[in-house]
Amino acid sequence: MAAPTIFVLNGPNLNLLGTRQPEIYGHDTLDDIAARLVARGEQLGVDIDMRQSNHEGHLVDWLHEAQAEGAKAVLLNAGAFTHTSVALYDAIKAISTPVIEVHLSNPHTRETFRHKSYIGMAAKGTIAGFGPTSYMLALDAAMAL
Ligand code: CA2
Repeated sequence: MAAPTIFVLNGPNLNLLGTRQPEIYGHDTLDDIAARLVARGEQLGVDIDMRQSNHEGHLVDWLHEAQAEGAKAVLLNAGAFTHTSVALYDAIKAISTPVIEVHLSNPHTRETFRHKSYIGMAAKGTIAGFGPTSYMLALDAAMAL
C-alpha cells in the first residue's frame, strides 16, 4: 500500500525565501525546508508533496486536489493571502482534509494587518513563529491527527 501523502502548500513570495529579509524569515530556502520535511517524512512513513505558487487560484486548486487525492493533511503557509483570502477560507471549509496553518514569523507580533487570518478561522490549528521549525512542528501535528 502506498504511503499517505501530506501536501505542503506555500503562497506568494515564499519562492524568495533565503534570499531577502533574513532577519524576519531566516536563511533557509524553501528547498531547504522541503528537504528537511522529506527526510522526516521518510522516518514517519509519509510522502511530502511540497508546492509554491504566487497565484491564489493555484492554492485553491491544490486544496481541492488534496481532498481528491485523499491526502492525510495539508500544511498551508498562504503568505500574505492569509490576511486577505476569503477564497482560501472557503476552500478549506469545502474539504474534509485537515489543514494546518503554518507561518515562519509570528504575525501577531508584526503589523496589525497581519493579525487577522482567514486561514486560521478555518484551519484545524496554527503553528507560527518558529522559523523553518514551524513546518516540522506542523508535520508532527499532522501525524498526530
Ligand atoms: O511568516 C510567514 O510565514 C508569513 O506567512 C510570510 C508572509 C507574510 O505575508 C505573512 O504575514 C507571514 C510573507 C512571505 C514573503 O516571503 C518572503 C521571503 C523572503 C523575502 C521576501 C518575502
